[in-house]
Amino acid sequence: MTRLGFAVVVASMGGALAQTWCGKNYMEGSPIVPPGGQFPIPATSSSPLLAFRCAPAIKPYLPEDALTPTAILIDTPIVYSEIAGTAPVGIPEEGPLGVLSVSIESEGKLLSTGIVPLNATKFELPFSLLALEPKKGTYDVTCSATYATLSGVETFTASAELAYAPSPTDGSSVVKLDARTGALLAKPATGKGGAYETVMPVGFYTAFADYLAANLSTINEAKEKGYTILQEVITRMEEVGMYLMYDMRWTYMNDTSVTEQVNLVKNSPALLLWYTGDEPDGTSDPLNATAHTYDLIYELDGYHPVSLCLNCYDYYWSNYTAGADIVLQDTYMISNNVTFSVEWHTPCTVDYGCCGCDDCKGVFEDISDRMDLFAYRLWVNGWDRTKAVWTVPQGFGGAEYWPRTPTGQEFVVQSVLGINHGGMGVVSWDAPTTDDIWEYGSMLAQSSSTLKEYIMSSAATFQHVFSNQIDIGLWTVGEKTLVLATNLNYANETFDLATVPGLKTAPVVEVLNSGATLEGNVITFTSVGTGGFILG
Ligand SMILES: *[C@@H]1O[C@H](CO)[C@@H](O)[C@H](O)[C@H]1NC(C)=O
Ligand SMILES: *[C@@H]1O[C@H](CO)[C@@H](O)[C@H](O)[C@H]1NC(C)=O
Ligand SMILES: *[C@@H]1O[C@H](CO)[C@@H](O)[C@H](O)[C@H]1NC(C)=O
Ligand SMILES: *[C@@H]1O[C@H](CO)[C@@H](O)[C@H](O)[C@H]1NC(C)=O
Ligand SMILES: *[C@@H]1O[C@H](CO)[C@@H](O)[C@H](O)[C@H]1NC(C)=O
Ligand SMILES: *[C@@H]1O[C@H](CO)[C@@H](O)[C@H](O)[C@H]1NC(C)=O
Ligand SMILES: CC(=O)N[C@H]1CO[C@H](CO)[C@@H](O)[C@@H]1O
Repeated sequence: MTRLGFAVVVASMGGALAQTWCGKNYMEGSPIVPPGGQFPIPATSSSPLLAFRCAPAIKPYLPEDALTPTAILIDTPIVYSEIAGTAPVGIPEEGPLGVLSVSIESEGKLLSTGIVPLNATKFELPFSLLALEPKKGTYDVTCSATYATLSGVETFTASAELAYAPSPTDGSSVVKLDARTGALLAKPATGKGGAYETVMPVGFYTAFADYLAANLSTINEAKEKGYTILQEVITRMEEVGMYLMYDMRWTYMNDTSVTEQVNLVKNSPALLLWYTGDEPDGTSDPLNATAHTYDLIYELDGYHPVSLCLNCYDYYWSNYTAGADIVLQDTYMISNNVTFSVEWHTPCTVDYGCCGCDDCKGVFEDISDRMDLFAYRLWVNGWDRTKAVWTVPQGFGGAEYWPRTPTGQEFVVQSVLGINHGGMGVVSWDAPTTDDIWEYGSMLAQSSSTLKEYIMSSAATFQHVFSNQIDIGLWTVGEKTLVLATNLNYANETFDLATVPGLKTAPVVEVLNSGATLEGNVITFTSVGTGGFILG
C-alpha cells in the first residue's frame, strides 16, 4: 500500500451537534425559521463596470525573493454586475478596449508602473522588494489606474496587502501561497532543505492517536501523554517527509490554547498549513471567530496559511471565509437521503432540516456546484487571488445520514470533480477508511506529482467540458495537455476527445486509471470510472 504524502492531524474527537445546522432548525416538531445569512446576489448593471484589482503574486515574500522576479497581479475584468470594487468605465462601443496606465505604491514609495490591457486576467507587473524592509504583518498597497477615453481620463484604485516577512530566525519552514494558481509552495517536509515546490495535497483527516495506533507499538503508554504524542507524530511525519495540516477544530476559539498549539507546532518543517473551524457555519460559531483566530495565528506565526472547512450551502459564507487563506468544502452526498432526514424524520429544505448534505440534490454535481459556488463568491468578493478552495471527498459511511461508505471509484470521482472545478487540495474525511478507498486514494496521491505539473502550473491554460455527465478538465502547458476525465454515470460510457477543439490526441501517457482507458480519440469509462491522460 502506498504511503500518502499528506495528512491532517485532528487533535481529538468529540463534540455535539448544535441546536441548529446551517442556521436551520432540524429537530422534529421545531418550527421553520428562515436561517438568514445568504450571500448577497450582486446587482446587475446595464452599463459596463471595471473591477480593477491587484494582489501580490506570492504570499509571503521573503528576503530570499528580493533578487528574483516578483510581481503584482492585476485583474481588469469588464463586468455587468456590481461585484466588489467595481466602478463605471466608458469603454468604446466597438474596436479595441484600450489600456490602463497603472502605478503601484506603498508607504509613499512607488513600487511599479506599467501598461495593462483592459479585460485582462492575472497580468503581471514586476516590482522590486528592495524598496521595502521585511517586516511582520503586511504593507498596505495602493494600485491606481488611469484610462484615457475620448471624453476624458477616468481613474480607478484598488488596494492589496503585501506580506514581505523577515526570514524566520529559527530557520523554520515557510509555506507560500501562489496567487497565480492558488497552489501552495513548500520545501520538503523532512526539513533537510531543497527548493520550494508546488504541493498538491491528497490526504486524509486523521486523529493523531489513531495514526499513532497504526504506527507505534507504545500506544497505550503514549495515549496518556497528550502533546508529547503530537510531538512524536510530528517527528515521525518529518522523518517520512509527510506534510501536516494541523487541525485545531475543538480549540480554535480558545486563544490560550491556540497560542500554545501554534507555538508548539509552527517550527516543524512538516507543517503545511493551519486548520481552524471545522464546519463553523454548521454550528453557527460567532461570525467573527474565524477571522479573529486567523489574525491571532498570523501574529504568532505568519509563515503558513490558515484553512477551515465550510459545510453549508449558503450561511454567512463571507464572514467565516474571511478567516481563511484556504476554504474547504465538504459536500457529502453519497448514499444519504438529502431531502428527508433519516436521523430527524423531517424534510430537508432551504430553510429546514439536516440531511448530512446542505441544499443538496443527492448527485455528484452537488460537489462541482459547491466548488463553483465558492469560486464565484471568492470572485464577487475580490478574494479570488488571495484565497483558494480545496475539496473534502467523503471517505466514510455506514452511520448517521450515510448508509454506506463510497467505493474507491466513487472516491476518485468526488476528488477529480473537486480538482476539475478548481480544487488545489484533496483532503478526505477520514482515515482509517476502507481498503478500497485507501487503495484508490493512494493511486490518486501517487499520480499527484505528475498532475501538479499541469494543474499547479502558472503557465497552464485551462478548459472544462461537461457533457453527458462526464466531467473533463484539460490543462495545457506548452505542447502537452493533461486530461482528467470522470464519469458521473453509474453506467459504462464513452467520450470522444475529437469533439474538443484544438486538442492533439497523440501520443498518450496514462497517468491515472480508476476505470477509464483511452484508445484513439475515445475514452471508455466503466461505471463511475475516471482517467488521467497526458496528450501530445
Ligand atoms: C472580456 O473578457 C471576457 C472573457 O474573456 C469576454 O467574454 C468579454 O466579452 C470581454 N469583454 C469585453 C468588453 O471585451
Ligand atoms: C483554553 O485553553 C487553556 C489552555 O489549554 C485551558 O487551560 C482552558 O481551560 C481552555 N478554556 C476553555 C474555556 O476551555
Ligand atoms: C466578536 O464580536 C462580538 C460582538 O461585537 C464581541 O463581543 C466579541 O468580542 C468578538 N469576538 C472576537 C473573538 O473577536
Ligand atoms: C459579515 O460579513 C458581512 C460581509 O462582509 C459584513 O458586512 C458584516 O458586517 C459581517 N458581520 C459580522 C457580524 O461580522
Ligand atoms: C427519501 O426519503 C423519503 C421518505 O422516506 C422517500 O420518500 C424518498 O424516496 C427518499 N429518497 C431517496 C432518494 O431515497
Ligand atoms: C461495462 O464494462 C465492463 C468492462 O469494461 C464490462 O465488464 C461490463 O459488462 C460492462 N457493463 C455493461 C452493463 O455493459
Ligand atoms: C508504516 C510506518 O511508517 N510504520 C512505522 C510506525 O512506527 C514505527 C516506530 O517508530 C516504525 O518502526 C514503523 O516503520
